[in-house]
Amino acid sequence: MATASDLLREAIDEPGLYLDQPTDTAAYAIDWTGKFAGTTPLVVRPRNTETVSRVLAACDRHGLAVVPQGGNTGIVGGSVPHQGEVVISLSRMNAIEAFDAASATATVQAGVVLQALQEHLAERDHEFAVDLAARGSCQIGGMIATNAGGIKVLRYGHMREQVRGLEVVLADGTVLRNLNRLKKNNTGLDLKQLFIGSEGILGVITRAVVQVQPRAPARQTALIGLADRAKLPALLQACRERFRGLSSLEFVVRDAIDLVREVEPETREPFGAIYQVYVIIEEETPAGAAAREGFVAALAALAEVELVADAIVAASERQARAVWRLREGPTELIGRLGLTHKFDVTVPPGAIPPFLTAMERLGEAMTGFRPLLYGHLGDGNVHVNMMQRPGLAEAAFHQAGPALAARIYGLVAEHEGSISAEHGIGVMKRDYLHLSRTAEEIALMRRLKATLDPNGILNPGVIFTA
Ligand code: FAD
Ligand code: 2HG
Ligand code: ZN
Repeated sequence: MATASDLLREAIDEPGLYLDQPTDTAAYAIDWTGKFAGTTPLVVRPRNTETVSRVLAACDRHGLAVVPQGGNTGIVGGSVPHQGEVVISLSRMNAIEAFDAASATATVQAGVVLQALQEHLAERDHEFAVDLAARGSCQIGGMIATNAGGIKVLRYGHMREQVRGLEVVLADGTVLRNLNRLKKNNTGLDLKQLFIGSEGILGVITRAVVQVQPRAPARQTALIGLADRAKLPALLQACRERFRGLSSLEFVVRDAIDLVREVEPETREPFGAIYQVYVIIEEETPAGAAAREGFVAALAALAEVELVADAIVAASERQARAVWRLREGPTELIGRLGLTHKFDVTVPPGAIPPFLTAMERLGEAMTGFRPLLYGHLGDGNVHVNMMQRPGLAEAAFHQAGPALAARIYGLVAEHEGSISAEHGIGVMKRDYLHLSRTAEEIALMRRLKATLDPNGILNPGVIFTA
């Protein structure tokens, strides 16, 4: 019987296009958390849209299922082959094709890594509005496919808000090209929106036009300590009112700071006292002393009304990075320490304090788990990490997953929140989709999938069961 490799090589062959040795394909078959893994007979690494189109047409003809893969930094298991699918890796489609200052756009291939785009733009006094800790690996195509959020959503929005144009290859190889650079282009259905956040089930994103921003003249960064997290909603409101250029508002519950200090002992205790919760405030301001004084004065005003117990204002880029390490460190370090059940949810800001308490109680009640809580305060986005404590067997860890999910998503639904704030559904949350979307919505999603991918070759099992 002909293998996937035979069938595809017959349709198209180019030097370096295929990897089929297990030692080469293994890294493409497991996610970075180590929680989702499978196998693949073949990894395809196209360099251009034409090749993606020919590969997909052949896969569709032969009924070969496909997983599109970007930087493989996704958190919900959507980027790995679970049942022997062919992987299409976009990594070699990494050209930044154009930068247009007048229209404030960049045109990129899907495999451009976020940090490469950030560096390219910095050299041109511009920046990209979406930023996240996976910047060294995640790709623009993957970020669009997941509608990634990150640390500046409250000022600039998600990926969805950055995309002006898109080129997508459909399951049958049809190329849908609309590399629009215009800010205004109100011409019928905005088809690109279908693919933003579609997690690879409707088409493979090959190129994009994204909008860019002139670089902020200055950035003020502060870390604050808060003795009572019941004040978080009031702090959020006050920050919105007082910091006109507020670009990030992030929180970290104390135990996650402890984790960073355990793994990176050189990390200094930020304050003389220990606080229940820590918040990073970042504001984009004009350059100069006056703006900085304004930032410090606003912090002092928050202290006067007891919304800030202690504060450090970063005096240099290096200090700002050290502040951010306290927030980005846990995300990265948790993955190195063992397995973690990750829950990325939103609740209305007012519900954040009781929700955090409920998560800690749940962690205490479930033996063997260490709850680590942090997130994007400005968006009501809580990252609940239920980390495997040493001593908890792997089988027991996995077994506890559904019970944890049921409790956490149940609470989220009670608060009218969402079971996925920014990471998507993948395979991890597909059984819970009905908690955040109606039956009619899910039925329409399935109809769209059937229309665009009638043979069901694209990412089967992602978002809903095949
Ligand atoms: P992958 O992981 O490769 O893929 C993700 C999904 O998109 C899969 O379903 C895949 O099939 C699909 N896909 C990938 N590329 C394409 C394409 N070209 N066409 C069609 N489908 C495609 N997310 C946030 O939203 N905010 C954060 O703050 C954040 N921080 C993170 C921090 C760390 C340290 C890590 C590891 C992850 C973080 N994430 C965050 C997760 C986030 O989803 C990814 O970082 C990013 O959006 C995924 O990009 P990727 O290129 O790695 O995609
Ligand atoms: C973050 O904001 C990411 O750090 C990852 O979205 C969240 O570690 C997580 O659960
Ligand atoms: Zn996040």
